[in-house]
Amino acid sequence: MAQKIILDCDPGHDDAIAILLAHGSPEIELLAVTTVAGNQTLEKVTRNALAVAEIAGITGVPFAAGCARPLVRPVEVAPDIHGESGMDGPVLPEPTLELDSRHAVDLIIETVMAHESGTVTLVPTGALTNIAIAARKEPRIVSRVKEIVLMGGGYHGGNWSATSEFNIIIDPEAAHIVFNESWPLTMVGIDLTHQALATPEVVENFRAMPTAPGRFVVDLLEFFGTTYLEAQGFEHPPVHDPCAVAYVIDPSVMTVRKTPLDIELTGTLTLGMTVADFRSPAPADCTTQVAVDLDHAKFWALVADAVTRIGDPQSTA
Ligand SMILES: [Ca+2]
Repeated sequence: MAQKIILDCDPGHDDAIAILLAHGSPEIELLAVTTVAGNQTLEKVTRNALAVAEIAGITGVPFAAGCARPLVRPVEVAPDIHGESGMDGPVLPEPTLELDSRHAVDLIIETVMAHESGTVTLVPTGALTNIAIAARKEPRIVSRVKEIVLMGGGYHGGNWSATSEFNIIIDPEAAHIVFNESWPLTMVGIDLTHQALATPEVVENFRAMPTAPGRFVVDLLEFFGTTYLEAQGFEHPPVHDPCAVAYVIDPSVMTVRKTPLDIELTGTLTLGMTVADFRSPAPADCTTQVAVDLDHAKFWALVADAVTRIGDPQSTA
């Protein structure tokens, strides 16, 4: 049976590929796509999400905009990685899909409450603002959600500060709420996603696809390659967000380790650090785990299969 997910994202090059992976995989039933400020402003990432829907031919899935700023802190965006639009590189189509009129927080709550308990997985690939507010507004979702599989954090270090990863440090208070709820939580952090490198072989594989979504992925990866080289010295760019979706599709794509996790809110040097307690054994009541090692070939095969399955929606429409 397909896994039901809500993808809460901030497209974003890697968020776009996460949407394609979810949409093109028969193992996933995409219930909703919600957006949150992060890689760029809410307005920009929401427009980008709708543009991805256009390219991938996604219809019948509600897209809703969520929080325009973090719980406590001012908005912080990442133009050095994602450009001024939040998804620079590809030429984006004008979206035709209409945005759902609900706030993302309400769409998340209503969707979780409308489905059988233990069947809906939340996949956040941006700041955790929407998820935190949803948990506070309707606490019953915490026991109803099957699992949180999020891209964010890192137990070895950060990419936005020495200790902290972007999605967590831009709204650490929201992350603190989400990591301290009782739902099962898998942290797919940069320890894992820095293994999801778009090598030249990976890019060439998408270039060989004679479809608009295939070309879109190439444009995304080429822009991402340029900024990740300039901003963070990566020879090949790490493609973070689809790793979380891939874990929902096939958990054997990565190894995980059960470990208590918490978010640092008061450190003078370590704000937003995802603190993992690796002392053995993990407590019996531990509900959190971290992703450790990625099967690179299996991961990119999942993404390529999904993009192939999407085909060329606009040319056959
Ligand atoms: Ca993201």
